[in-house]
Amino acid sequence: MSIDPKTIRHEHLSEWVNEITHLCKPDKVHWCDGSVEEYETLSKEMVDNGVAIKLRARKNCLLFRSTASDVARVEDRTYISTKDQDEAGPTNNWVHIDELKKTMIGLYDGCMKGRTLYVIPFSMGPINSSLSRIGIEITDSPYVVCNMHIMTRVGTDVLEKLGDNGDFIYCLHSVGAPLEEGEEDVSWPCAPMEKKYVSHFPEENTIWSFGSGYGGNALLGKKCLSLRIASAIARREGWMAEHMLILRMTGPDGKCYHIGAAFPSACGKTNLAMLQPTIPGWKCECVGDDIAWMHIGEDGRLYAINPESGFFGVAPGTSYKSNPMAMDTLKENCIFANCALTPDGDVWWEDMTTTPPAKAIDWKGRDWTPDSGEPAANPNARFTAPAAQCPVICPDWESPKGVPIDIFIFGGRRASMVPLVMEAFDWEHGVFLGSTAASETTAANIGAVGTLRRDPFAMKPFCGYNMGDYFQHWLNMGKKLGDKAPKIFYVNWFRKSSDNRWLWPGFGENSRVLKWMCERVDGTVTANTTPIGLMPDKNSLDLCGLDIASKDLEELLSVDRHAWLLEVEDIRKHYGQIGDRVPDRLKDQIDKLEERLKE
Ligand code: SAT
Ligand code: MN
Repeated sequence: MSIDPKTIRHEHLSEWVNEITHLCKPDKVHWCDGSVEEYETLSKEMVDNGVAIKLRARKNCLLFRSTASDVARVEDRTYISTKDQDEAGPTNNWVHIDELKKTMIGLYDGCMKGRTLYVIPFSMGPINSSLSRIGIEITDSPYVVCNMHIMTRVGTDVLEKLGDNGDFIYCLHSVGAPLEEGEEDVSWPCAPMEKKYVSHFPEENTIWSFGSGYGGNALLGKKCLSLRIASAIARREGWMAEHMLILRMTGPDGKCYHIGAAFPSACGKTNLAMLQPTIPGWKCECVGDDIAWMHIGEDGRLYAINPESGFFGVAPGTSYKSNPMAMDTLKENCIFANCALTPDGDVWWEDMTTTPPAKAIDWKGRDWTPDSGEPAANPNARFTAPAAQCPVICPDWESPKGVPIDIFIFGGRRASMVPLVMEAFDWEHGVFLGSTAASETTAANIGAVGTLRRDPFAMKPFCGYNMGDYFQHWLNMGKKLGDKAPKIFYVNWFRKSSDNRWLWPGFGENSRVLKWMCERVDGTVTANTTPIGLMPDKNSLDLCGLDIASKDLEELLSVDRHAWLLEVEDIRKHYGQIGDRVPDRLKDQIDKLEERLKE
């Protein structure tokens, strides 16, 4: 169940692993083969030493509880380190490469004492796809190894593909908690906040993460490789790495439409990715729930693959009502983090069931009842689940060439002003919409919750280079795609009334909005021209069988010119913060919007 290092043909890889072993000084080195036995052995070890809890009520599932200070991505401690600070741009933290490496080498020195160093060869994307990329993650966390088994393709066939001189992305991770001789381990080792670093060196295809064991800070294939490093590679090579779910929608006549949708973390991407339409005759299938890599195919269209092989979803709020397909995906072979534990040996989180359990153990390991006054699960509690287990996984989800994208959707959580849906006038206006996307913040990042932040293309925390250049890259891609470019839409499922009610039912009913988009692609429904974009009128949106007050619908599709003029000012400020690399053509879009609003 492990690879003999002597069989490694890739000299450069062996050298790198030796070098890191020398630096981090682990007790043991284990080359992962990605086998079921490896997963089971590590799981058993973690259960035996009290790091993980085996769930009695869910087959082959584990529950982990992290330390209270290590529960989400740490954006303040995330760095894009380049030779020249302008390359990282004002939306990224930056420290000079030499300085950051010096600090981190100091931290890595001896950081794996008392632990095992695992070498994880993994592929982002199907192994047989030319669009995939190989990473090698070195980590001292068996929790990370098991999660990587689910989230990526790990194993010997990755090394085979790598051959003796293939390229890979260097991913180094340590929880940053060496053990002294005889020192007993804690159940969630990590380093204090000021020693945590999630560092990226895009010019060297290298990731160095230190001090956190949680989610995207530690599973380096996800945000670090597939978004921050991949976005920089994609720009150099002329493709796109985006924070997007991928969904196939099929109409009653059998015609398929593929949708890529970008929303910030914890804004319902997983729910939309697994949506079950409420409109008769329509079907949805999931290709991915978080990340899309897209290349222009031979026919000039844009093809998307999901680089991941699992879902790392937010647990709280997931229920048979909000996302039945996710609930069915979670029945077995999953890893849970920071959920509550019920007396019958199952996990529970807020809103999983309408009635909470009478008692439970909360995510901090304390006795909990519904009267405890605190949530039982951490708001950023997560599940790690194999994508193949999703009942509505698309038969082409592992297609090596990907699926052709017809529709892009941007959005976020906005309680007011932003309508249910609008369509961009053209690609450039669509890029403008994406670049101005904003959302009220959630618990997916450590920081204030519920304040409005601009999150262009949902990529603010994930773009591995200057955001102004990234906007330009979107414009360039549109130019290459020409009339084969996907149509661009902007949605807001989260609009509230003045008396604080949700105006739109959301969930499966969102299929009505998606259907309108598909019909717009085909040119079979009309749209109204408004100052902010093209919008459906009441008659073109399929509302058959939906009980919605016409006054609510009017509000959902209304344009408050006064509020939008204030928004224009905020967008100017936002562009000002991104700096002088914002393309002039997008700046012109602000003036045009203002003119239309004043007409
Ligand atoms: O922790 S992750 O970065 O993987 C999850 C998220 O923020 O979307
Ligand atoms: Mn995400």
